Amino acid sequence: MIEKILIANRGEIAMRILRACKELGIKTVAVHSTADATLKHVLLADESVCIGPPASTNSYLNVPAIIAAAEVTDAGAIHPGYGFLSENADFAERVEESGFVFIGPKAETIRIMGDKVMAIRAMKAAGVPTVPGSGGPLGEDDAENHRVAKEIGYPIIIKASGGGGGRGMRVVHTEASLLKSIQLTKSEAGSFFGNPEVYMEKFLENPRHVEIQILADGQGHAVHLGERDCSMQRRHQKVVEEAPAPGVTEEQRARIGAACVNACIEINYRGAGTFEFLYENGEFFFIEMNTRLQVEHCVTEMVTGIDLVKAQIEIAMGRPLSLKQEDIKITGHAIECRVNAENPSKNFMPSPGTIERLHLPGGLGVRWDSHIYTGYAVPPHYDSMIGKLICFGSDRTTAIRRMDSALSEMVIKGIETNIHLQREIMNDGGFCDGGRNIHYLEERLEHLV
Ligand code: MV4
Repeated sequence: MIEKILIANRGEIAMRILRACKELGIKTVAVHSTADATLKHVLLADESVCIGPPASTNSYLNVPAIIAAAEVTDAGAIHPGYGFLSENADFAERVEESGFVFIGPKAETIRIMGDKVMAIRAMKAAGVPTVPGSGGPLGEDDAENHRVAKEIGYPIIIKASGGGGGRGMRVVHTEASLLKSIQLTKSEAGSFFGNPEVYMEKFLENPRHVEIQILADGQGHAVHLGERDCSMQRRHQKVVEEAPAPGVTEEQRARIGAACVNACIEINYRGAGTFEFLYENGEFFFIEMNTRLQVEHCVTEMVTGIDLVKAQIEIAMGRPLSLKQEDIKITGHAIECRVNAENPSKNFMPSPGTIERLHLPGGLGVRWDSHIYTGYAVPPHYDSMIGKLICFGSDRTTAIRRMDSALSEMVIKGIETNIHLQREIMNDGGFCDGGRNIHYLEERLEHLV
């Protein structure tokens, strides 16, 4: 039994975890930087501990300070949220060595998935479809690298094994630039990630980003909760996410979902996780696995009715998964708009400052996950996301109309936000048609705003 959880995060996700704990009757400990003493979850938690100065490296990434906070408050478990230490294998290991439960996968699993070459190998071996590629790290043999690239077929992409989420990649269109590109990517990877290993994949030109949510108990049971489409992005930052993905059939979902479930059993995965795919011409190609709860988990919750944070906590308590695949039904459609303190007219510059006036939407099928309140000062030190508006409807069109209406009610004064841009997206013909690729928003932004 876990009686007290330390929330090793801030902002909206700290609120999300706090709410799940309250419902489960679990006590909460908030940890915060000196810039975050007035965060809503800090005020609502049973206890709070200041863990350092504003810069994340000295607070939310300060492992000894977080472990010490868990010790002095006698917490039983630590929830890392997303970002910060959530996918840091050394942190997960330190948490468990110190006698606390880490709410997430085993450190070893996090380590494997953090190494993209190892992750792809493990998934391929488990029968998950991957992008045609080198299937392993590139060696020093130039002729061999040329042969592999030719066999895959140009364009190809060189990716850092220690990268992910859009860092450390280079597209190669011609044979003439192959070796130079490998060398450049290797050297960047060495200095960015401390690991010069790179691999090669076929470059898919117009894919969608579709990901599968899974839950596994590490005791031989796993289920999938369908997919999310996260193709509406700018510079690797997701802007709008939805579930289900337009055009993905029940048959496709069942097939790719079963492959992910099978892989979870194979690697004895524990916790919530996401398989990231590129989706092109009706086919799924695995690229990465995320071993944490994701920002966009809410759209999956809305269409399945399953509380993913509660499920994470129950799994961490060692309870066997009671959910059965046949009990999981995808109903209706959910869309999430990320609301950011930024100025879309000024190249999306962050816009920290005090919220002078706040009006929030409501009504049937409208969910607002956030930590902000009137008088709250958005600090300049962290991510600019200040909330997520999630709308559910019986079908995609209903969800879009509901989102546009909810956005139209929303007033946030004192800072700039991307609310207007989100309304433009909800009224964009291409978005409303559905199934646009990962380049669509960036192309539209040249005309919008
Ligand atoms: C790719 C790709 C095309 N082909 N891999 C970018 C983030 C990282 N998770 C993987 N990424 C990509 N990998 C192959 N073989 C295109 C991207 C990509 C992308 C992927 C998902 C969401 C947005 C993206 C934006 C640009 C490029």
